[in-house]
Amino acid sequence: AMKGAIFDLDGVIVDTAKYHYLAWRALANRLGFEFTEADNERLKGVSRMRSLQILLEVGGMDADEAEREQMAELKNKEYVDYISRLESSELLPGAKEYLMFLRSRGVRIALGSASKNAAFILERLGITELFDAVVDGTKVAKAKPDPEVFLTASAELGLDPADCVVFEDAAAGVEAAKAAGCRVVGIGSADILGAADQVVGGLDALLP
Ligand code: B16
Ligand code: MG
Repeated sequence: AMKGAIFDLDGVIVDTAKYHYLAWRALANRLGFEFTEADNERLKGVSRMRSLQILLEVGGMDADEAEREQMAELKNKEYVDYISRLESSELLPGAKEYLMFLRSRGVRIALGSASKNAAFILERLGITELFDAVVDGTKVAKAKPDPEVFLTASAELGLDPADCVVFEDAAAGVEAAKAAGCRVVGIGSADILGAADQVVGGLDALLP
């Protein structure tokens, strides 16, 4: 039975991908090239610095370490401007209800996100109290598909990974969860998330 549930943030609980996109596109435009929504798909679930690397590849650009740090900081400033205005109405359908349902069943709940802005986003959405543990980009060194984030989340819940179910929208996240030894529910399309144990369109599909 499921004793713990570990949730990815972007794409599972809230659609912050659109704000990541606006901020990355603004950076690309400033650097003099286009960055499309299709390009942005490649950034889902991917760490900030790896995202920048992909963006620079798209633009056929090179930058040294110091320049990349500066670019990432610029992008993040703009992204934080957007998420400062985030409202609880932007929670994905069924997200809050499913978290509350699991809690009522005694399931322990963790966040397992790559984002360094995760705690701030949970605050903005008013759902911080629904989590027993928050493991995010400020706590882990190795990005998904490395299992570190989910191993740490299970440990913080005091549970064996085999007793935890991970909810993920990105292929790299599904891979990371499997590698950690967790069961995985993919949120999105089975075309991309075929490695998951089960795939649903959204958390609303899991409500009783
Ligand atoms: P930040 P997740 C990921 O969130 C996003 O999907 C990805 O696009 C982003 O680059 C990454 O967080 C890092 O975010 O720049 O805020 O640290 O899906 O792992 O919740
Ligand atoms: Mg995600």
